[in-house]
Amino acid sequence: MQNHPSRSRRWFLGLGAAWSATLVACRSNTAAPAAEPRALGAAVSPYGSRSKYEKTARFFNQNTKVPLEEAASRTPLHDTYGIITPSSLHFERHHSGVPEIDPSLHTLTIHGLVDRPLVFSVDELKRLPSISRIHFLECSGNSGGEWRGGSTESDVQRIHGLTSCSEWTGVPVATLLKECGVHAEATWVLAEGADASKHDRSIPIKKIMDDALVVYGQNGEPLRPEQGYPLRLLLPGWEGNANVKWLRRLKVMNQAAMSREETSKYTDLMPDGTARQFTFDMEPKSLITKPSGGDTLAGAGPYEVTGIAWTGRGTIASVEITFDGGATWTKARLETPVLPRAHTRFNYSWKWDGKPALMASRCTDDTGYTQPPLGDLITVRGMNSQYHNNGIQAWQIAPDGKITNGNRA
Ligand SMILES: Nc1nc2c(c(=O)[nH]1)N[C@H]1C(S)=C(S)[C@@H](COP(=O)(O)O)O[C@H]1N2
Ligand SMILES: [Mo]
Repeated sequence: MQNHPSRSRRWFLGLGAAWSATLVACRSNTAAPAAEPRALGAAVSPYGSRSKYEKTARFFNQNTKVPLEEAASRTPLHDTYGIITPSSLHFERHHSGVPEIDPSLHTLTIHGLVDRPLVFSVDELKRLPSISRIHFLECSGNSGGEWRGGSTESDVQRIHGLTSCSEWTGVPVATLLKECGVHAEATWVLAEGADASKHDRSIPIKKIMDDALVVYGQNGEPLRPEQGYPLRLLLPGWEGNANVKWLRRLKVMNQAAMSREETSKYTDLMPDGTARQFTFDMEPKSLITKPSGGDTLAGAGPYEVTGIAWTGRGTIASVEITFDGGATWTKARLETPVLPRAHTRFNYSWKWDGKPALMASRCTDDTGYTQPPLGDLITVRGMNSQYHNNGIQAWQIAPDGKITNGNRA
């Protein structure tokens, strides 16, 4: 192959001339020339940051009596792409603030019904065979406000922002327990955090042996302090509260501890006055995240409708969308990867005719369970319940394009 300088230069100039004519025409239509940098840009830096033009943030209510150390912040679901939540935007829920823990001093103790109680340093854990998995984490209090009415103006972040999805890296808890030698009568494991509240939950040993992880990595770097640095228990698909952060202790037991978080909290009071306890699975749920509450459509025409679906019980099999309040449903496109117990991205190309629409999504997982209307959940659980709301979220679109919470439309 011969490079012919004169011919390629002529070709290049020819193209250039054609383009500059077009550009001159374009420029004459615009007020100011493009602001292209003529000077050197910023130097390389040790740790990245986003463009100063990007402002999306976690939302938290600053006007409540709840101290911010025991509050929650919510992921801007309408403003994130794909299935991975940036670590900086992962939702937070702390009962006693984010402790500052020196990883060189932190340890994980395993004791109770074992032959050999062991204490692991963080460095020792990092020398063991590790695995990485993409999983969502959802607080079972997510969407709880909708149970008793919610707000017509609420947006997807405020209503549903207590769910996020990360790649987690760590060691299977089963590996550690095998080292300790678990007694035959063991049925539960108490997991305890190192924060001031000593947050603790009892976990059935079957889950611990199946797929529980002690994680130290999140999206390719160490866990963020807000997510439990330096160690956290990760229970794929199970309610956020049981995923103990700043993990310091696992006690193998033959009964549940009946701690605060599994008795007075995180139980579901049923209409007959009894309470459901240990409702660990996060049920199949989906949300249209864009466009959604608070957005205004610019007018009739084509729109990309996008959202996320997830299930704590397996893998999302399908997502359907309605624009007429559930009279008809059509299948949305699932974007790969579709992973077990992870957010799954779905998209749908829609042409809005400018008329009022009631838009919603519903998902079905590979166990065959289809996400129900909230009314069906209330029929079974009554009005005292609040946790585990995986009901369908509708968005009302008005003729002027304004979108509001459509759950009571
Ligand atoms: N040690 C400890 N673990 C904890 C909590 C806590 O306050 N302390 N909050 C729990 C609750 S209620 C939830 S929903 C998740 C929130 O995890 P995140 O802040 O990483 O999103 O952590 C759980 N684990
Ligand atoms: Mo939670």
